[in-house]
Amino acid sequence: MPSVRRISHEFLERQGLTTIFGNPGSNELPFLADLPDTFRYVLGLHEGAVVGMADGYAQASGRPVLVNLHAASGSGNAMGALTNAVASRTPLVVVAGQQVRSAIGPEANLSNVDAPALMKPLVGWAAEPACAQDVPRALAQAVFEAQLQRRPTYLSVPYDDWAADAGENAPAVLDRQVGRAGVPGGEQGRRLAEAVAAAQRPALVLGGDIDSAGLFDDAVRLAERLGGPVWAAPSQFRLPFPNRHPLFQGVLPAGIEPVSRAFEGHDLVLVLGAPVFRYHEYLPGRYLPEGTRLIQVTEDASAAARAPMGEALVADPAAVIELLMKLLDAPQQPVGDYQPVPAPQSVEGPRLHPEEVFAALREEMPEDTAYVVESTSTNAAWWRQMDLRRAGSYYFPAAGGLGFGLPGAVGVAMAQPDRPVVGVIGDGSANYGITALWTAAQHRVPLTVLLLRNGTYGALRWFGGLLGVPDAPGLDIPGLDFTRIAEGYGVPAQHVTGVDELRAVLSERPDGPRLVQVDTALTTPS
Ligand code: TZD
Ligand code: CA
Repeated sequence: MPSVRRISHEFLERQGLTTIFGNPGSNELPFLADLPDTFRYVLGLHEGAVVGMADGYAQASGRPVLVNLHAASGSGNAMGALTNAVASRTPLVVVAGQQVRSAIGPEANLSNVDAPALMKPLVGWAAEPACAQDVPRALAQAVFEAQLQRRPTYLSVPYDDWAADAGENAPAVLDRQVGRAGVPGGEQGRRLAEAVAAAQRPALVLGGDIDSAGLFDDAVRLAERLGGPVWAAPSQFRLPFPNRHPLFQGVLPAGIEPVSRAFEGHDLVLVLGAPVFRYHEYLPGRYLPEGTRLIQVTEDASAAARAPMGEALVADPAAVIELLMKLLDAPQQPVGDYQPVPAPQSVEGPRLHPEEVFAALREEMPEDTAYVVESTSTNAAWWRQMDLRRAGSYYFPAAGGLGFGLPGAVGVAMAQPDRPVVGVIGDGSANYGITALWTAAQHRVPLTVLLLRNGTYGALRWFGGLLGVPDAPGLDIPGLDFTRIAEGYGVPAQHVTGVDELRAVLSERPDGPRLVQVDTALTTPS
């Protein structure tokens, strides 16, 4: 009879989960024994970076990814990064090692006491199989739950289980395939199409799911058919629509009152692939203006259930877009020209204005560049200067937890080695996932980390003004030189002082990682 390990490896191989992001310890080594050559283990030096890289990789490849963490301490280190993976609906399958079964009760060192409970609020499913023979099936469930729920899952496996005999039924798991078809039925579909067709002034709100499901271009076709304004939902992790498209109104401000104000005059707001809504700043008001009907279409049943207002249909946005395109007989609207980009703002002296930096990106980087952005105070400057027209152009830490950006950029670049990738990272944000530089150097991941150094937690200064706390301590971060940090991790780096120099550097296409540090002037997020 094959071992639990053999069946588990084979299952993972058949499901295509052969790239493992991890940071192992003693409990995990028995799982890694006899790993077939078809597997690739991508070592990260801290679990936050491990999960950030896996998140970027899973998002850019569109596939579930295996993460290997060490017991409770490694899992704990990963939790902040997992909050982002939850919000970006990334199917990460976390497998953590556990002490041998007989040692968990007495709490031998490295026992993960009540392992599933440790991760429960974050993951969509967590378990420790009740016996070794259930490990392959439970591993399959972890993969399928992650795929179906689009949420990280967690499996804790006592390390003496891997060598155990799998039992005669274990191979049955190898042939399993699980899928979902979320096509709305005739009646539901017709009612939705009627509501959209009857709307005088419909508006579209698109979420990150649109881009992660590969519907970026379909959303453009639907919007042009409807002819109304399009917003990106607040606090989103991907860009679902070309940001200079004539119908695009920008990212909705993340407050109740400004969202409601934006919808003024619209009889229907159709929300596709987003929660309703991920507000951030508490700006109270009515959820919707008088006379506005909101219909949310999402695959995420929890997002449908927890919305505080409106109607919701749990369905695949792809199927709904297709159905609306078929049932709506409105002619294609003329759309006009793409919105022009304003001249970038600039500043005197040794620093660059972030808008000058982003203008240089827009002009020097190829059109299909993917950007992973974790630079909070430069948000407004970013959207003023960028012109992103391709699917998969933009990634952002979905739950606002810093530490995704730099590792996420490494993961995106590993998944798409032929596409240029730039991580736009603040001098504060960089520190939370800095060890990913080492992984990028070891794997020679083609990637530019553009490090924006303004010497402070810029966004928190702005928040201080908003919340009436102008004098909070702990907001400045002087004395960091990322060129030396990067070189210590094996990544070549340069400090750039002028726009022309920056443009020249960006126009090079290195075949490995590099870090480019620029000193920037302070701006506000909005
Ligand atoms: N810790 C974690 C894990 N996530 C956070 N979001 C914060 C702390 C709080 N925080 C923000 O929300 S923005 C920010 C912090 C510390 C400043 C980020 O600094 P930066 O960007 O240099 O990356 P800016 O452009 O200077 O704001
Ligand atoms: Ca900063």
